[in-house]
Amino acid sequence: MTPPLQALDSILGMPKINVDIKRYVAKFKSVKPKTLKISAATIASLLVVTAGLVWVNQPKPPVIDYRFTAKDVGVQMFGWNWNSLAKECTEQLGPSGVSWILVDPPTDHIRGKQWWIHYQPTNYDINSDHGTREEFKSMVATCQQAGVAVLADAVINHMANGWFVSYGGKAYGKNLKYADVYTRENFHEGLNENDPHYCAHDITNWNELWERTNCRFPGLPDLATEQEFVRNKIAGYLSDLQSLGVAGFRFDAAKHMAPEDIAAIMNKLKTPAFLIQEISGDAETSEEYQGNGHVWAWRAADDISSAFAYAAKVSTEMVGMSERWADDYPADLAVTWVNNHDTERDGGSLSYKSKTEYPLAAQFLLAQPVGQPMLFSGFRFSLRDEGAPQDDSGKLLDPVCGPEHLQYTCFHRETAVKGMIAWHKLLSDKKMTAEKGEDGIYQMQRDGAGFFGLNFNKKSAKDRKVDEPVIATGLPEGKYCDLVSNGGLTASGSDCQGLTFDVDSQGNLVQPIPPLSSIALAAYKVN
Ligand code: LAG
Ligand code: CA
Repeated sequence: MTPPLQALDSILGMPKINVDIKRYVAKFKSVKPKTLKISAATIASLLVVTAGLVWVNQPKPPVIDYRFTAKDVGVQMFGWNWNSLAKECTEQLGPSGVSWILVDPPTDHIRGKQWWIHYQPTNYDINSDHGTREEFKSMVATCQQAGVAVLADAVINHMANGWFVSYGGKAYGKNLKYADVYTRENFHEGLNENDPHYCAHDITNWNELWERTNCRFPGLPDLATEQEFVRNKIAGYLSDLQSLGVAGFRFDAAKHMAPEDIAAIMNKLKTPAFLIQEISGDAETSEEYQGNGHVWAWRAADDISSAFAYAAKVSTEMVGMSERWADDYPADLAVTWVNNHDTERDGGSLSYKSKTEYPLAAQFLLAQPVGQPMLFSGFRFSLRDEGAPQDDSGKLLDPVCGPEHLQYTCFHRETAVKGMIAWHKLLSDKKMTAEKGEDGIYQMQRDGAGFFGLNFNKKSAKDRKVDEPVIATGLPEGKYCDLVSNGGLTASGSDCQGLTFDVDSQGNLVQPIPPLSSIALAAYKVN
């Protein structure tokens, strides 16, 4: 077998996430991401068997950084409780090469059966229907050990609506008092009416800066994030999560906090963090926030979903798509995705319900050379508000993967997903050198080192009575293992479990891409 690209070793081994970073981390130059690194070193060096003073040769835990780049792949693990995530990191996510997972908001929350109870925090105790503080901490450590960093969904724009007793048994909301965290004057609706930030109504104009940042996300008391007191409380909560090993955050409703409030909060953290800001809608608004960190690239989700909306246009609309994303977002700040928990419910994107299109969309996403991809893995639902199954006490049950209502899709476990994660990581530094789309077939070359092809036709060329199209891979002649059907890289020439494809001396594909599927080849030969 021809030796693979040099990067293969490091990709097959435990992921060591170590990359350069620009812009927003500049201010942290003097600060090393020490919490995680030190704990690893310290644990190793403390493992001395005192009786004989013999050093125990323990394998070193992987170094987990908070600086993820285009090479990395994240997964939003929606509705997964802490204990089951720990197991999933060890058994699935780590071995598949997933760099980070985004987990649900971990704080105490309102009671109920809807999935969105977690978007109504009642105080900042790390205690929820997903598990206790100890379980959360242990999950983060286990995932870290498996090479998977944990990002927490941070709901810091608002607190819970109404008043009652929280999941964890603490009073909230009465006269806008939230346990021992906030009181009335910490909310925009509780300010003096002359205060320039005073707003006591729900947002109606979702794009105007003042309105969208000071008024209520429908029903939810809006925190006065311009106040030093509030910023300190939020930073205290985020630092607490960091002390439990969390590597970064998704800022929920970031579009509803002023960009400078987010900057001020981030500046208070002693350890740098990876930040994804949720700025729904147009890329222009996200520009105001790019100085703070990454943004969710809504444009990518929109474009992918609309391409798949018209079968006839799939392949042609895909051409040039990633270049359009690169025009809209700085390449190093865009986190791209097909769907998130909101868009799959509110119809803003494809979802697992599109059985044919959705997997292909995710494969296409992972093949693109622009942005850092985030996959999504949640549970099946029929009603918009339906939450994941709970026990009698309201605790989330362990996920059951399956095709039934309220079972989990476990999308991250799919062979094709694993294969594309491997291909993505292997080729992330190879430029896209050719791209073509016609007659339902999309083709992409990666600088002579990789090829991705997607066939959206239901029937073969023969059955459609058309000529077999010539597909140029840009790869050297040889036999290749398709990573999509193989589920990952092959370590040697004889262990390809997937389809094999021959490339002729012209660099053209000999066998056609099967209908309704994609293939991903990389320039290390099967033999
Ligand atoms: C988000 N990003 O900006 C989350 O991704 C999104 O899932 C959250 O909405 C929202 N912002 C607030 O954090 C979700 C549901 C809403 C739900 C809200 C609060 O999509 O439907 O609102 O969480 O739990 C629910 C009711 C509303 C009601 C509100 C307050 O649906 O009708 O006004 O609660 O009682
Ligand atoms: Ca706000």
